[in-house]
Amino acid sequence: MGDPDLRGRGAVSLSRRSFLGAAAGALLVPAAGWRGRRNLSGIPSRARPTPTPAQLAWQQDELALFVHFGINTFTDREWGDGTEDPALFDPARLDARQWARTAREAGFRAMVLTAKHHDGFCLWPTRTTSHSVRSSPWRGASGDVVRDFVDACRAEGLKAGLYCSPWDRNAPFYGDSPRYNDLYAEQLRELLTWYGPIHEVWFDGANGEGQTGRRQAYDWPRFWDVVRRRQPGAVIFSDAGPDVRWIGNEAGSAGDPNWSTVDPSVVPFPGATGPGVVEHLQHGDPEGSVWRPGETDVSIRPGWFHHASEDARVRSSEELVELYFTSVGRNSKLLLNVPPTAAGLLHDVDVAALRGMRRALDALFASSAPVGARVRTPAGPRAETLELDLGQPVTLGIVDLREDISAGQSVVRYRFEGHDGRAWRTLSEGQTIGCRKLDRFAPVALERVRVTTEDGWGPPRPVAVGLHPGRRGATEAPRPA
Ligand code: FUL
Repeated sequence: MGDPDLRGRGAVSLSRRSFLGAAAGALLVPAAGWRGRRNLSGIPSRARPTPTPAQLAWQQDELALFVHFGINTFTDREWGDGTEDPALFDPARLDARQWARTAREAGFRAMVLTAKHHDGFCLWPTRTTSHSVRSSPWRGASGDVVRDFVDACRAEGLKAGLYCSPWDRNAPFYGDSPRYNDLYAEQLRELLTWYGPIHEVWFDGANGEGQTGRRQAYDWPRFWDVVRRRQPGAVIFSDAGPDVRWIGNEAGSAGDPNWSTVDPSVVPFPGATGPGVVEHLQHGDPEGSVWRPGETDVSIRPGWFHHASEDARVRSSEELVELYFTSVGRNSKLLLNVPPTAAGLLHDVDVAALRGMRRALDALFASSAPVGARVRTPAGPRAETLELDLGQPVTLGIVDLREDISAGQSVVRYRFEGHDGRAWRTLSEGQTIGCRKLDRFAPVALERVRVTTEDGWGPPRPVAVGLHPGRRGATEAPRPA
């Protein structure tokens, strides 16, 4: 097994991300007293932040596959220390097309690869260091995992994204800030010019010790500028965006409520810690001035890299469906990590779990209740009720709500009620909706439903409503009273 120091206590103490993630454990349920609970009805109408086309497309993709692969796959560690021998890297059957096919068949629309992790080993033949695939025996030192990865994405119709860790435990001058920033910017330039369109560039804020023992001062504006110049269509992910933000934990749970708007001063740079940071990442800010939707990254296994000892600890299809509800179903995007083995293939157990997840999601959303008359009635200056007549009793267990976020995110409160022929009852309620809000409740036969929404900023805008049985078997006749 891996180095206990790196896989356990030591690793946690070195990772700001892990630190924040652990701190977020307490926030997996809506935070009591969170400031979004204020009544925003009194706020005057004003221009709301809206997504760029790239941010909108990114979120509508819903699912992306994270691929952690590198020298750690061969040393059985989570974090390498940078002294690993590149000769260890030799995936006998690497097949990026198998990763991409699996992803596409499971309904994923993008993949993000660890081009470089904290150990500094580069999966592409960089000119910046010899610590790369060029020094490995793999394909006679002429292989390029990033090339295979982007080619496979394109062949399967997926968008390609890259993660190049700023923390580099191999670079001899990490900690000599201007010099390392030059090297890192050049690595980004290579990755973002050699491989065609890249749709997401993923940054973490890990900032541990280097070989010099000194802490590196990252030049974030410069790094982001490299991305903007080389890949103007890409979104940049980090704790501090600027385009999409970390959701604040690695447990697969977005905040509820989850606003796509933030106050950029709360998390000013990746890895920032301090009061309110995790809460802000989890929930956003209804009055935030910047559009920065949350991405929920989580692994299908306990670790990010493949360890044979964890082959029996892969999340089940049911658990993956649960992750879908706590991320996509809370106005976030799910970035699910599925790490290839040392052979260079996704493991059968992981592939089976992904297939099962897709089957289960398809079954859950296959049938929608047919809706007859739709009536919108004002329910206050900024509130309205949309009532839907189902025509006959229909068993429902899921309501799927969507705001048209191309115009921003506005709903500050909603309530979903159903009428079973005798009375109205509240089945779910909450605060904001955003791109997609999925609420589940005990399946019940209903004749009419209604959604009451309150808008924080102006006259209510239409909310799309999807109605699903919540389990296989679509509609059912009501039970006799
Ligand atoms: C973190 C890293 O420390 C983990 O190893 C992993 O790559 C995770 C996605 O990001 O910052």
